[in-house]
Amino acid sequence: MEFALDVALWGPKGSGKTSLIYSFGEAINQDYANGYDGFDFLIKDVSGNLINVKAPSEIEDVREGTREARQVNWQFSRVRNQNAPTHSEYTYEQSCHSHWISFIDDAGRNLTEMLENTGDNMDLDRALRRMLRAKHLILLLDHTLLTESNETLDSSAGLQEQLGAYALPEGNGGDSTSPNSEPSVPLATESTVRLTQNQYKTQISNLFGHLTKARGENNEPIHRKIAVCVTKADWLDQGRVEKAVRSEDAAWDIIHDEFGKGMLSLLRRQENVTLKPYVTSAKTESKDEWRPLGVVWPFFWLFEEAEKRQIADQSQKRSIRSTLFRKKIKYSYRPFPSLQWPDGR
Ligand SMILES: Nc1nc2c(ncn2[C@@H]2O[C@H](COP(=O)(O)OP(=O)(O)OP(=O)(O)O)[C@@H](O)[C@H]2O)c(=O)[nH]1
Ligand SMILES: [Mg+2]
Repeated sequence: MEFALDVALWGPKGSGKTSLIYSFGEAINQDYANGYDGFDFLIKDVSGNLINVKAPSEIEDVREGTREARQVNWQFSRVRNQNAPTHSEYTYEQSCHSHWISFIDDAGRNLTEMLENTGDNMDLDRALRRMLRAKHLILLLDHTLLTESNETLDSSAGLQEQLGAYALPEGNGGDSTSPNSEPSVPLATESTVRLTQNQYKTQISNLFGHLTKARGENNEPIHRKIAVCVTKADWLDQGRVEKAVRSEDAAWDIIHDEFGKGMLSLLRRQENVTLKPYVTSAKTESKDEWRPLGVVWPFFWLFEEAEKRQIADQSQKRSIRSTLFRKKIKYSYRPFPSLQWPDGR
């Protein structure tokens, strides 16, 4: 089955992709269970079953790491519910959409190598190429995967480039520390790899290189919306995190402080891209339960952008040139919930 992909989630192995989506599901269940503004929010798996958000330890994908991480995983929909006012048919017609969300990881190898060596794995090949065409992306920056152990190597110009995004030799990571000298963070699976700031940056740089090369259906450049999420924020200072959930500048500051100046300038110099930084946490280490912080905002932003784009494309296709009609579409579209002080979920 070929899915039109709306949102691709990219992050190195173990960066928290599966947790982010489950925690998003949990936040939706907790905060929007009774509908919102005349809509129900539904998240289904590929078989069309509603996601049952269990505790993290009960989810095999989180416990063991996702084995088939490179395929379409979830579908999110906004559907009209019985609380929608009967007179606003048109509004709900404009605002009910579904989005396929896919997770792609890069288990320490660089994307170039993955694209060249998909071998017989047609699904992977298709999934990767579909991701490169996706107009909406979530990039995961996981500071707990960072290691400083290669710092001396990092400063030797050239060598790092030759190494590309190759992972450090796999190990138990036990002697690595996070940048804040936090206690070392347990690794998700044996194949999870740690990266230096420079290696992480090189992976993102590779990704952007491929994204820039990928073209749309008619060979046009693709303008992308990318949510850059600093994940596992429960390991960061909570005061800073709360600020960063609400302030773009504070979120950029965290990216700068955790991932370095190089990462920040790499992200900010991308052309043909609208980037928004987010700080998210799916759970905490201590309890076996989801503790969503900031997780809904990157998704809502991208869904809304995808829907507006779809509406604009449709009206163009139907050559609806009347300004009046366009205005009608614009003003009848219902936005997603927006961040409300003081609860930053
Ligand atoms: N403390 C904390 N741990 C997290 C968070 N998100 C994920 N984890 C843990 O990080 C590990 C990896 O999370 P996953 O969600 O499996 O990451 P993934 O990117 O889907 O991993 P793969 O599918 O193996 O590529 C697991 O042990 C999670 O419990 C978070 O927000 N806070
Ligand atoms: Mg996973």
